[in-house]
Amino acid sequence: MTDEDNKPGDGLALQEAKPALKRPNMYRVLLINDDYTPMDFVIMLLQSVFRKDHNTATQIMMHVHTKGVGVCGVFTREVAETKVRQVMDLSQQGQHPLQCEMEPDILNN
Ligand code: TYC
Repeated sequence: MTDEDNKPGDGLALQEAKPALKRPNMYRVLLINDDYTPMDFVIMLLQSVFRKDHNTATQIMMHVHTKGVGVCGVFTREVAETKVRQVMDLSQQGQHPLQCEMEPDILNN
């Protein structure tokens, strides 16, 4: 194989040498407001799933309650997916209509 076969930009030869320094894509986990989920349940969930203290959890819950949507945290894709699933599982177990979503955190991607 000649140098020409592995010149920069062909995506082959330099792949091994490329430093693995790129930051991972990040995702915002969002809570959506509704009229039925109890405030205490949302606070409990923010403490257990997102490791917030009671004051911070209360602030985030009130933000969602008044603005309609709020960010619970920013995570890598797999962690964000796990958080969303945990929220939806707890929400379903408690028979609450609480909704949780994730979206790309463009500034970090
Ligand atoms: N709006 C709800 C209430 O008045 C509280 C609530 C907050 C529900 C945040 C969902 O994501 C939510 N009980």
